[in-house]
Parts: sequence; structure tokens; C-alpha cells
Amino acid sequence: MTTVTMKAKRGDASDGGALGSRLSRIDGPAKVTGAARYALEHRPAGLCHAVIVQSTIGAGRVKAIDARAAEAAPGVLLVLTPDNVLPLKSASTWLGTPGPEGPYLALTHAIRFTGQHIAAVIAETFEQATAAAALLNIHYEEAEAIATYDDPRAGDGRALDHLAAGWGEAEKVLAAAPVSLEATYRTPREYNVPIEPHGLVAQWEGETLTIWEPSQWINGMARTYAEWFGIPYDNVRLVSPFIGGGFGSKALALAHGAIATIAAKMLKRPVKLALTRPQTFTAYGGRPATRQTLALGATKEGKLLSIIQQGANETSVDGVWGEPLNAVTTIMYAVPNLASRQTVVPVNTVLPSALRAPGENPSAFGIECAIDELSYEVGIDPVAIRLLNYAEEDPHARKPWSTRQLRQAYEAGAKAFGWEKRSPQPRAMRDGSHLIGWGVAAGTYPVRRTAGEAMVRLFADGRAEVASSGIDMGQGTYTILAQTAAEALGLPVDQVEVKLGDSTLPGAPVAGGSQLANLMTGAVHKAAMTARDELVGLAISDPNSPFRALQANTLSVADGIISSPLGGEGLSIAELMRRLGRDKIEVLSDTLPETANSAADKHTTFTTISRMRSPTEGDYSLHAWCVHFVEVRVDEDFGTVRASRVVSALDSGRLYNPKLAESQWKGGIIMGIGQALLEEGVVDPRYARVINNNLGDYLIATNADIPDIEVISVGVPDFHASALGGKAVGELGIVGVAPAIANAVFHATGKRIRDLPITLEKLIG
Ligand code: MCN
Ligand code: MOS
Repeated sequence: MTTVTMKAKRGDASDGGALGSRLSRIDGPAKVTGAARYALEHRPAGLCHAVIVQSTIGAGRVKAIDARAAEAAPGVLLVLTPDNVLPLKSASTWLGTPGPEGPYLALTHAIRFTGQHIAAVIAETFEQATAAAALLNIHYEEAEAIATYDDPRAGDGRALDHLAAGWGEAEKVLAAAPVSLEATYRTPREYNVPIEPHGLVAQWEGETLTIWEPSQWINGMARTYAEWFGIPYDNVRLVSPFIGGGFGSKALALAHGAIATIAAKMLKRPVKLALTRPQTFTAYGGRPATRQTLALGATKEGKLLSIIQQGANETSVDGVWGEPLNAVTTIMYAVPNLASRQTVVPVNTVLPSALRAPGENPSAFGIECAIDELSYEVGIDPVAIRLLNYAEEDPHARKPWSTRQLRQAYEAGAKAFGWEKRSPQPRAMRDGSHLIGWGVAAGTYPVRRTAGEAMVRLFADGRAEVASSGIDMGQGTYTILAQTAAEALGLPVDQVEVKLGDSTLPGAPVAGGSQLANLMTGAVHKAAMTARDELVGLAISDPNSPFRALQANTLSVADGIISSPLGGEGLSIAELMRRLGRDKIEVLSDTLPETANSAADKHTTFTTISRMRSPTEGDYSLHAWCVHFVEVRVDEDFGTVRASRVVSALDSGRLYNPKLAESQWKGGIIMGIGQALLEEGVVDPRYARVINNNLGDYLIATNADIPDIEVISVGVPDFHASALGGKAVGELGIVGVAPAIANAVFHATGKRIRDLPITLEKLIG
């Protein structure tokens, strides 16, 4: 099995394709022509098909499963139930801490939520497996389920001390503040719904396991599979060169992955398992429902004196997912007194998890609506009140920002939007039957840092290759790594091939937390510069080189040609390699600290998140920033809300590829519009079940919902944040969009909606 390679076509890079240029995605042609093969398109010989059966009750036990009819159905090879499923070893958590005690059971008798996997049918064909799955006779012992945290039986939950923060005397100062307001903001359950649903193809050959599975974290998932089966890490090969979106949902090995690999082992045949769209809603948890009460105290002039926040989010009954609701609250404004606490409330749901900007996203909804409310309370423009309370340093970590171009973002965004033409009063702007509202909100996303590793090879024909197990789910990794290597090696970008997404390649940490671009460009740049130095070293020392006896620092490499500024003919890299008799120069390098370079350190760095450095580790506080200006049109007759214009100004430091960064930002803004106006997992309290578990009923933004979006980059290179000066991009754009829309809706209608999504019954009711 060969590894997929992506390369720019000649002519793609009219501007040379160097880092910072607007090269189009080099994986684009393979995707639009269908040449890119996704995980579930692999058909190893002897492939059979697994279909999952999920619980229809929210709590209780599987008393018995009568599988006789299913087993007797045509084509059926195996029916897996809690009674016969192979127990796996407990795998360590993503933090690298020991997992739960006892074996890991991919199917259990105990039922903790509706839609939990309780059986699987494996058959020769998908249709046979589907038909037989319907023949399972399942007997339950039902217990009472708690559907949501609004059920009084759910209680107040338990405090998460690590999410508490505070300084000063928040309560006392709030009580004495000349102006104060308090409100509760809520976001519903939201789902990742990538276009490519979850699934995998698993194949055993003796004690080695090959898995084709869409993955945001090749090394981390391979580690989990290896630990589950008690086999060496190197016995697992996880392959994921293309991913049809993940948005946080494809970073971990999940129960359905265990089921498919168990079935493949038991049957000694490759097994394919594709979840149906409804099954994806409970095979993995999306963003939990959140609520937060915010109290703001301020002077009459609008200067913040105190913030008190009490947040809560739903979690499952068997695990803790804390959605950090103060992630933005604690750093956005200069506030002398703050107290923030959070609880998690267990309910009968699948364990929630990461969805684009977990924490920052709902956090911004709270604080950015609250500051807007304060602006009306004290009669100040919403942009002005934000500048009045501008944080010159990180008020929480009490460290200087590395860079914070947020003031520039307000200025550039306001100017491009035409903010000065805004009438301050709500309901003051109108176009026929449309009330028009203009709203603003800010957002931020931290710069997280983990080390990476990369292989760079320079071949005798002048081509180069970059290899890493880091992934590209659409964000642009292939492209920016080709650009990075091209720039460092002095090659045209169409001479660089990139291989990604295979656990046999050099290691990379999770493509989560918007860290991959910064860390991988750093690793590739380091490897490529070493390769270039080696080439130049040979050029000046080899007796067969025309450059022998020149100084290394006098040679330059550009466009694949090595030349000396002292004059004389340049020589192509290929020709030099030929004269040197070299078939390649190969450099494997990593960005781990020099002191920590053992194989065990690498394994820990790439397969757990324990080595990820926080944004405030070190002398500076590292964050990306943004401001969104949004216009909405509210139809008074129909109560409909549409976002009609968006201008956003964003600071992600240096952009490795502005075209792709803009596309990432816009993608986030589009998701933010969906979140504000459409997205909501509706829970049926009787069955503790999300009832709109399909793309017909779980509404996400489509083209018709999206206006022109203008994005403006205000970043400057930030070398505290990363080796090449970039900050986070992938999750930044979504943060702050929903509050900007809620604020615009208030400006249009005079009605404050604090509960997403903003639907017409809330506007009218
Ligand atoms: N970039 C840039 N300049 C920078 C930083 C990034 O030009 N200084 C561009 C590059 O094209 C890079 C991309 O932005 O490939 C994203 O970089 P980064 O912010 O480092 O994010 P990651 O590569 O770590 O990607 C993960 C991030 C996350 S966490 C989610 S969630 C998310 C997202 O990216 N899910 C996505 N963007 C997505 N985009 C697509 N198409 N599909 C998803 O599932
Ligand atoms: Mo992104 S939600 O950190 O994968």
C-alpha cells in the first residue's frame, strides 16, 4: 500500500507559491475529480459489513438480546452483543493518564443514554447486515432517564475547580457598582455534522492491524487501538490522507471503531463500518448545552468594575466534559475584580466533546452579549465601550500579550463596515418591511503549542518530499507545508510533494486546538533548512562541485538553482546532486526540546495531549483575536432573521497562505451564522433523545443563508507564538459571530434574545 502524495501543478503558483502567497489547495483537484479516496472507499479483498444497533431507551439495562432470527438471516456472519463482545484492555486517556479500571467494553448491558451502541450485525453485504439488524429482539429493563439539565432531578451538578478563576473582590465591588446588570445566556446542544460521516475499514493480518479511518489525530488514535488490543504501537497502521470534515469530532478512537476492529479480529476478515447520519449524533458528543449567568458592574461611564460568572454545562452520567465558559470572559476586558465558577451537570447523554472552539465559542456568547447590554445601559456605542475597557495586558495571567491587534481590528472592521453611519437607537433603521440591525462582537482563540516532527527529502532530480502523520481535513495542511518546504529549500512549489495522514510517517500531535499549522510549518521549516544546509555544505566541500572552496553563506538557492553572488553560472539542484553522485538528501527532524528527545518522549508528545503548552506558559500571553460586524434584516411580517452583511477583522499573526486562512475564517463565520440562527439539538424529555438527528431537521447554514463575508487580516508576525510567526486560525472565526448577530437583532428589534438559536417564536413570543 503506497502513501498518497499531493503536489501543486505547474502553473498553479503564478506568484511562485512561497510561504505567504495565495496558492490554491493542492489537494483540490484530487477532491473535485473524485481521485481522492476516502477511508470508507477502501475495499480490501474479503470485506464484510458491520451495522450498529443503538439503544432506544435512555437509561437501564439490556436484559437479553435474542439474536436467533438475525443470525439465521442470509449472509450474516456474526452478531456482536454485550454477551459475546471481546473485552479489550483499558486504554489511557488523551491526557496520557491511566484509563478507567477494568476492561474496555465496546458494548455493555448498562445503558446510559439513548442511541448507545448495544449490538452490531456483520454480514457479507451492507444490505444483509441492515436487514438482519432489524431482526434483533432486544429486551430492556428501563430506568428513569434525565434528559436535560433543565430537569429539576438533574440538580446543580458538580463544581469544576480547574475552571474557576477570580481576582479582586468581585461580590463587594459589584454590590457597590453605580451600574449593574445580570442575565443568563444559553446555548443548546450543537453537533459537528461533518459531511463525511464517521466510520472505518479495519483489517488484521496476524497481530498487525490496518485501519482506514478519518482522523484528526493519527498517532493518538493508533495508540488507543494498540492499547485496546495490547499490541505494540508499531503494529497499528492508521491511514487517513483525506477527511471529509471533522470540526473536533474525529480526534479520538470511539466505540464504533472498537466494534469494527473486534469484529475483524473475530472473523479474520476485513470489516467496514459506516455510521448512519442519525447514529453519528450519539456515537460522539457534540457541544454540550451551556448556560451562564453573568453579572457586570460598571461606572456610569461604562468602565467595568466587576464581573461575576456562574456557568454550567451538561455532561454524561459516566464522564466529565467541561466546556470552559470563562475562556473569553477572563481575558477580553480589563476588569479589576472577577469571580467565575462552573459546574457540570450529568444527564443521560453521550459524553459531549469538542466542537470548533470548545469553551471560547459559548464563552464569547455570554460576555459579548453582556457588554453590549451594558453599552445600552450606559448609553455608549458598542465599539466605544469595548475600547474603553480594552485590556492592555492579560488581566488573568497578568502577562503582556505577545501581539494583540484587536484595536486595529475594531478600527479596520468599523471602517469597512461603515459603522459610523449607525443610528444608536434600536428599531431606528429600516428598509421597507425589514428592520435593520447592526451588531458587533469580539472573539479570541489561544495559541496552543506542541512539538512536531517532519521528514524532508531532496531527490537527485531536484524534487523534494515532505512527510508527516499530521492531517489535512480541508484546512490546508498539504498546501502550506509544500509552501514551507519550497521556501526553505529554494524550490518552485510544484517541485514539492507532500505525504500526510499515515501513522507510519513521522509523528504529529492532534489537529485540534488550531495548533497544527504553526507547529508543522515549524517542524518542516527546520527539517528543510537542515537539508538545504547539507546541500550547500556539499556544494562547497565536494571536489566535484563547481562551488568548492566558497563560503556557505555566500551561496543562495532559489527556484531550484544554486548560485554564488560572486557571479558565474548557477547550477540546478538536480545537476549538483548528479555531480555529487547523490541520489537524495534526507533529514528527519523534530521540534521537541533538546533535553527530551527519546523515543518515549516523542511517543508521549504525539499520542497524548500532555505536552501541549498553554498560551500563557512562558513570558507572554499568546492569543489570536477577531471582531465581527454583522448586519441583520428582520422581516416584521414574517419574523424571519437573516444575516445580510458580515465584515470581520482578524489577527492570526502572520498568514502562511492568506487565501486558505480567509477560507478558514469564513468557514468559521458561516458556522457561527448557523449557530446563531439555526442549530439546535432538540431533546425529547420523555425519551432523553435528540429528535432532529438528521440534516433535514438539524439545520445548518446553507449557501442561501450566507451573505457576502468580508474578512480583513490585521495580524503582524508573532515570533513568540510560533517559529514562523503565525497564530491560530482554524477556530478563531466562529468565536463571537453568534453574539454579534444577537446584538444586531437587538439593535433591529429592541428585543434581547439570550438563548440560541434566535428563532422567530422567540422574537415574537
Ligand atoms: N493558516 C494560515 N496561517 C496561519 C495559521 C493557519 O494560513 N498563521 C491556515 C492554513 O491553511 C492552515 C489552516 O489555516 O492549514 C488551519 O490552521 P490552524 O489554525 O493551525 O488549525 P489546524 O490545522 O490545527 O486545524 C484544526 C482546526 C480545528 S481545531 C477545527 S475544529 C477545524 C478547523 O481547523 N475543523 C475543520 N478547520 C476546519 N476546516 C475544515 N475544512 N474542516 C474541518 O473539520
Ligand atoms: Mo478543533 S474542535 O479543536 O478539533
